[in-house]
Amino acid sequence: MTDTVTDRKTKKLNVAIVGGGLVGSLEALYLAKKGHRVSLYEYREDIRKTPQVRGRSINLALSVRGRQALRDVGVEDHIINHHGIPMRGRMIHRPDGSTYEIPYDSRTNQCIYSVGRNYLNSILLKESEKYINMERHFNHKLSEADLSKGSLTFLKTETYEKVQVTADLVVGADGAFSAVRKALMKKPLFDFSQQYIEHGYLELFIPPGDDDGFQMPPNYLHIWPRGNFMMIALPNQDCSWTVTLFMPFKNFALIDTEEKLLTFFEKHFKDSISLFGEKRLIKDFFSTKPSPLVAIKCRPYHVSDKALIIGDAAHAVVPFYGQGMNAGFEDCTILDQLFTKHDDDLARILAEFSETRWRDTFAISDLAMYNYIEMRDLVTRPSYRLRKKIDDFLFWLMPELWVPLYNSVTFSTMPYSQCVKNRQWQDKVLRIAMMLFIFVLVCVVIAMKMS
Ligand code: FAD
Ligand code: EGU
Repeated sequence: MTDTVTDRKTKKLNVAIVGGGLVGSLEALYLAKKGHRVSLYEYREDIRKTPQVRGRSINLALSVRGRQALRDVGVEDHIINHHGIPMRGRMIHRPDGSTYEIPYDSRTNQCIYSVGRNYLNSILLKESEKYINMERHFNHKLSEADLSKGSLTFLKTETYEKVQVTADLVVGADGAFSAVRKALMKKPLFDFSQQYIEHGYLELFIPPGDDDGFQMPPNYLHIWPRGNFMMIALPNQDCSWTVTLFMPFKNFALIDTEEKLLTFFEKHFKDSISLFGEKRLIKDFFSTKPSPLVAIKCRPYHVSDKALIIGDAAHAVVPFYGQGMNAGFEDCTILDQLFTKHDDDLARILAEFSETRWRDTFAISDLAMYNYIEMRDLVTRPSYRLRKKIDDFLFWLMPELWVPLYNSVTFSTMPYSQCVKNRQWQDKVLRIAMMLFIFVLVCVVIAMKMS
């Protein structure tokens, strides 16, 4: 018995990671740090050489779960101090152009960070150069997989050569349309669901101002909530903004001329036109097609002791909680803890990950989908703002006991399913409190009438 344990400790695993996006390149670091032999295979070209090539800077909101993972692999400081832009609250833009702010955490001043996707990806890949036990292969597209055997076939996109690889462990981090997941789908008892929403998204850009500075206050996530559609802006390092417009595809289709576009923006996002500049707005809007948004749930995430999917490959969520990447990074943290707990015993590690992780990824998926429906107009409704005030007050009063939903999702590492459970009992408490309040009020009124 003890023999096999020591064997495992000294035996380094051959791991093949499919997908060198955010989650794949992070997982590679975690495993390389543990001393395993890691080979990373990425479909696209090497982003370290050309971080600017694919479009302009697209950014994401990084919060506590993602930061924890970056800290574990030693790049958090660099990302936070040299790159990320803190966003301390939301700046809501009303249709008339006036704004107001809702801070993220007025109690302890925690904030989220706007980080460039390509930049972050690049840093994670560069960090891996420090490990001699790690190889990177770009322009490699997974075309076939026999997961039970750990064998993979890649097509080299430049030469059309086929490359055959066998590994002790295959990690699929190849995104929402994962080829590794496709291989998993053929396994019996594999559950899968995918849901496209009626909204698509389109990215627009606000350039730096004439003074080369930000044209809007930079330390906010800017939101233009407009009922059935919404616009959101995150700051970039170069003082520009990446703006994402979410709208039903059928509404995108209705805007087919420059006049209609300007009329639409005049009506709904008037204050933003001068920031974009009319010409640029027209050019950006018509040069890209809106992209679809999909939510994918599946389970189990593994095949015996041989293969596992993580990140968007395992759980793509709609972006309305800013948690997709954060949840994918958290997968890597949890996996790392399981490697320690089970002493590199893959069968146990993968089984436990599969059995425990899905409840939390399903929970964040549901939260994000719920928010998709609610958030578009909710932030502007008085009832939402009242609830938020009550939440914040109770949080201030008893920070250990009453943690509002978005605080627990964004600023804690509490399991997502626990965040949902918390919210459910909080709703119950508030409902009962409200009923008691009304009851007492009625009693008082009756008592006054009678006296
Ligand atoms: P990906 O980033 O998709 O990477 C997958 C990689 O695998 C890619 O590099 C791809 O080239 C490669 N690949 C694919 N197929 C193959 C193959 N056959 N062979 C080899 N390689 C392959 N999350 C947040 O936390 N905060 C946010 O603010 C946020 N905003 C978002 C806004 C929008 C509009 C969208 C759509 C998403 C947002 N997300 C956000 C979610 C986030 O983008 C994803 O969760 C995250 O990118 C997932 O990382 P990943 O590495 O799993 O997948
Ligand atoms: C959507 C697209 C504001 C980046 C949800 C908040 C998002 C992001 C919110 C995108 C919203 C919505 C939260 C964060 C974040 C808010 C959050 C959404 C980043 C509930 C680049 N969302 N997003 N909620 O609270 O918890 O500010 O594309 F508009 S960050 Cl939809 Cl915290």
